[in-house]
Amino acid sequence: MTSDPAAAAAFAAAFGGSADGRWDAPGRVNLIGEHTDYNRGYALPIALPQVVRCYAAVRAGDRVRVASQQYPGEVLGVSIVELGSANVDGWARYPLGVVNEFLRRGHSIGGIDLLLDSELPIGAGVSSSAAVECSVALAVSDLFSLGVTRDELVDIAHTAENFYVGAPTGKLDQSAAMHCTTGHAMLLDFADDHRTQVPFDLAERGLALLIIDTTTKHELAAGAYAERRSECERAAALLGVGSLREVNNTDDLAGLPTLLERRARHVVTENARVLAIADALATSADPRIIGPMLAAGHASLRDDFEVSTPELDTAVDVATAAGAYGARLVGGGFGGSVIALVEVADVAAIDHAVTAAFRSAGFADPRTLVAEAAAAARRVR
Ligand code: GAF
Repeated sequence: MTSDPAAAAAFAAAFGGSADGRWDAPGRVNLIGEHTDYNRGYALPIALPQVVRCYAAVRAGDRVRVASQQYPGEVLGVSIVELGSANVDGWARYPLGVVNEFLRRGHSIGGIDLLLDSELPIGAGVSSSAAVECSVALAVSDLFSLGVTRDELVDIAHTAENFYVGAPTGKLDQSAAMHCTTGHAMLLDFADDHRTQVPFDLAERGLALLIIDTTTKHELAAGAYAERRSECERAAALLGVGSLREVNNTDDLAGLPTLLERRARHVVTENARVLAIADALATSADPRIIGPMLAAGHASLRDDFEVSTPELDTAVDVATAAGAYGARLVGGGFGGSVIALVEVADVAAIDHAVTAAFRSAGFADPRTLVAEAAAAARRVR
């Protein structure tokens, strides 16, 4: 059942009847640690209060039906036996891919209806895709009493994204959506999936983490992300290591071809920045000291990893000139959002400065949001 009248009406219109419950999964921003996850490195995300909601009901028969409040009028139904081979396009690949992955792993599932509703902007680098996957994964696991652990739900959501959607991402976004906790950042170690909570309360220091969404879209399934990933793998192979995680010193990269050396240097220095920022936050140092490390992270993504854009660079430069202690692009890059560490008192001025700069550069207006460290995916009703 749902007490949200708009969702209840949409559910009834799409499928008939009402939902058995609602499962929410959050978006994320990553404080630091980009393009490290698929290199067995470190990252430090927080979950956002903004979520994707999945309203779900078990149904007789063997059809999986999906609808989305963001794509009204599109209801797609596929029978369970055809799910693996179905030719699915667009947004529906994410929920259907998750159901398919449960089946592929031998879990026993029957008919199910899924209505999605997102508070997260799509393509803004705050991980709306993983939030869809994780809300659906939790709903399926609960409704069919599968008893699947959160670690396996992360794997299910991640595998669906890699093989059903075809985006060769790491596990950062799904891990953040399933494991982050309120008031903390989560230090993730992708070598062994170890997690460490790090206190994250900027407000008590008069600070805010501003998200500046450039409203330029990124599309991870497109070639550039996959290309960066394979460049990292080539660099590791040439260095004779299993992954770039095993390299701690940038001097060890010297023999690589120039392009691969730059890509690998980003990963090696980014891992060091994650550990330094996690340490600064954990030891209750003044969080302002992480500003220059955020700035260095952006420069590395811009110059060595080459995943920035003029809009992202403008947002970083203008926010910094207007008083941010540090700012950097967040997520995979090629568009999406920037985060900036700012005084609470400066939020409005920085917002205005970035908007003015975007207008004079002929860019679309950015959207801003203050990030808070919120909870992981959960059943709400
Ligand atoms: C995207 C991917 F989905 C993540 O796995 C991660 O690689 C990130 O880009 C960059 O850190 O969000």
